[in-house]
Amino acid sequence: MKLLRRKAEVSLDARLEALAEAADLAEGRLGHDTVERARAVVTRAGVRRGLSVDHTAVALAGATGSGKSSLFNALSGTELATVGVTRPTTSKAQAALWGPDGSGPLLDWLGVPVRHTVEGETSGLILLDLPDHDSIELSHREEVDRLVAVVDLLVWVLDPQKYADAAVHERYLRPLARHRDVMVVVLNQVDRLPEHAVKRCLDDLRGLLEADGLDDVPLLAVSARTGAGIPELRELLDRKVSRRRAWSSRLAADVASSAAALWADTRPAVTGDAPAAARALAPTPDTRALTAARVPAPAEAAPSRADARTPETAWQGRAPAGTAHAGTTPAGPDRASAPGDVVVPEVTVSRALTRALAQAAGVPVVVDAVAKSHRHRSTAATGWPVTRWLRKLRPDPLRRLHLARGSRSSLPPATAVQASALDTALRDVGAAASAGVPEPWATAVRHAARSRSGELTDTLDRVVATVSGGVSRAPRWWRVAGTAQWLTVAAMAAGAIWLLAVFGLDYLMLPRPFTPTLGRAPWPTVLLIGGALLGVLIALVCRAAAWLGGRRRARRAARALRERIEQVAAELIVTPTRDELSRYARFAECVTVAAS
Ligand SMILES: Nc1nc2c(ncn2[C@@H]2O[C@H](COP(=O)(O)OP(=O)(O)OP(=O)(O)O)[C@@H](O)[C@H]2O)c(=O)[nH]1
Ligand SMILES: [Mg+2]
Repeated sequence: MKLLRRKAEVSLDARLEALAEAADLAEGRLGHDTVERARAVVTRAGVRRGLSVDHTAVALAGATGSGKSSLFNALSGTELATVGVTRPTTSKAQAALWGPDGSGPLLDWLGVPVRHTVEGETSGLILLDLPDHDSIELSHREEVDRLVAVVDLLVWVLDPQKYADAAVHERYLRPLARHRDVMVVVLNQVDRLPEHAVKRCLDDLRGLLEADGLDDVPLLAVSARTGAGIPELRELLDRKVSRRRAWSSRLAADVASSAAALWADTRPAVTGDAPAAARALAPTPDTRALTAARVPAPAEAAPSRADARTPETAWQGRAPAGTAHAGTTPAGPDRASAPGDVVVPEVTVSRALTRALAQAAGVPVVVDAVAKSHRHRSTAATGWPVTRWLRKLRPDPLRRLHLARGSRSSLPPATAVQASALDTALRDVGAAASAGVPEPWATAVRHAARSRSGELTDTLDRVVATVSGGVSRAPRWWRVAGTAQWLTVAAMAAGAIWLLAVFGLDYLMLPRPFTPTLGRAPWPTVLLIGGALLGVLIALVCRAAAWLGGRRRARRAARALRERIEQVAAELIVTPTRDELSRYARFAECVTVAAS
């Protein structure tokens, strides 16, 4: 069952819809936090799209002393930001605005109250000077994490001393590999390096960025002090801002990261036979955290700093600030962004399952009783009338099971062996249906196979009662045979009376009237003995016919019961299992669309 069709171009709207649906489908299956983070991304994207798309929020981020504030001043041609020698200097983000009209709600949403209007050509640029991400001050780190998660474009300001710090690479750059289109890296303070060392330093940094999965991210050497590289950086930012696409690229990257995080929650127990393409959707280690910062709706006031560090944004694996970057970091995150075509197993009602259900429902006992009941009733209807009444004294084997009342009180309950056979059959359905399905969906599929097993006993009871109740109609020939039997009795009686009359006349020595004969045998004797023999013969023939009829009815009852039990299995076992598999397939489809 192929449910996925890769789409060539998927709009942001469609991807957001797909992510929202994937989150809904994953509810109760994947981790609550992952699902909520995906929903937060959808909400945030909705809010950002409603704000000014003519403005691009560009954040200068980096370690303390890297020169963010100096660069902020150099780019804006002002001295708005405090550049200090005591570390850290900047404690709250501030904004420089080029063409501020209409940017208010966006800045409110970003939670940046300090704003300066700057004259210049780059209309639509909102430049943000952030505090240090490696700060000893928790509030600084919270401010950085909050804004890094929501701005449209990120400029990472590194310096020759600390450009290899694990803090920035492991906590920000590598997790943000999917955001490479909305990132720029600058190596500031190059005036402090001898000329020949600048290239070496840039090459080394380029190698580290490649290891982070950011191989094609723009990398510029600048000096806020001398102004070297500043025009190039301005030009690059101008270009990106004038396109007015950074905001949607940012949201697209967020959606892709979130889809990858959802898929990552699916992956841990992926077995060898899971779709190979599915394994390719490797999320970046902490993408979830980066895309998950809670962002207030525009109506909300600027968020309190305490709000910023939700459990989701308390990034795991924080490397201690200042530790050296491990030069042998693994390759950057995989770029594949879709689980690929997902093929889910077909689920059908197997013979083993039907057999186990039939055994547990006592079908063999009922089928046997159907045959016996038919024979019993046949004998009662067509047996030799002289002894027929004896049969009527015995109870009908089918009635004895009290099935007509819909109760199986007289049926033996499922034995331990039957119960465990049914259990195994249910487990087999779950195992077959979940083959190749990654966890935790496989577990959900297995649960689905047993989700309605509590209803099985009652439903099977009803089925057995209904079906077996419909097989007890008496065939018409019973009446014919019964009448014939009475005729033989009548013949016997006539013969006996006739003989008695003859005997009486002989006894009284009266002349015997003419007694007709059949051949040499007198008719009264023929009637008496012939009637008895014929009666017994009819009884024997009827008994043989009843035996065959009973067998046929038992077979018919077994077939009808099997069909109904198959329906029950389809309704109570197969359908919930298929539903869960469809849910998984649709989830994978949505993740593929969201990640495309
Ligand atoms: N030589 C040189 N020094 C620089 C350059 N850029 C910044 N500095 C110096 O580096 C120090 C830190 O600069 P800031 O701009 O305050 O650094 P910051 O990144 O804003 O620091 P925090 O606000 O603490 O995060 C200051 O003394 C600057 O004068 C540069 O390009 N060359
Ligand atoms: Mg500063």
